[in-house]
Amino acid sequence: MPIQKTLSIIKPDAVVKNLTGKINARLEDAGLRIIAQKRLQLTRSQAEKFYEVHREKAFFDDLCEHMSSAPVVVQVLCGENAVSKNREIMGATNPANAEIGTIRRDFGQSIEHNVVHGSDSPENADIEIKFFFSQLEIIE
Ligand code: IDP
Ligand code: MG
Repeated sequence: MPIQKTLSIIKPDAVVKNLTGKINARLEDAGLRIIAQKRLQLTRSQAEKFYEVHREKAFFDDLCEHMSSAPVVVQVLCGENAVSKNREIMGATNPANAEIGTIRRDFGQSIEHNVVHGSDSPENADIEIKFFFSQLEIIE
């Protein structure tokens, strides 16, 4: 299985609830390694740039409003099949549809307040990691 990197974001709803450590434990227990991590607050325009692909969606404004409402924790995860492994332990976009034991099912409030972001392909992982991290900050 390929060793990959993926971008994870612990979203404002989870950071406000002080869930960073509990979420990190889920990631590590699943065999993913947090090889870079920082806490920051996105501006509205940075959130819009990050979620550019969703610009035409009805939920775009609410999404960007939420993502810039409080700090986030952005992380690079590394491990075997890290992209799909992270998506698996995150669970479905809507916590109500996510499997029991997934991060979104266990900590999410709604499709909007769904605790975490994870890259959806290795190609997007590369782009998203570069959005937040310089090469110097990623220690393998
Ligand atoms: P993903 O986060 O599971 O990859 P995407 O379809 O990429 O899901 O959507 C990005 C984010 O936009 C979701 O995590 C969620 O916070 C929000 N979102 C997606 N669909 C809806 C919706 O129908 N209503 C409100 N927010 C949504
Ligand atoms: Mg997505």
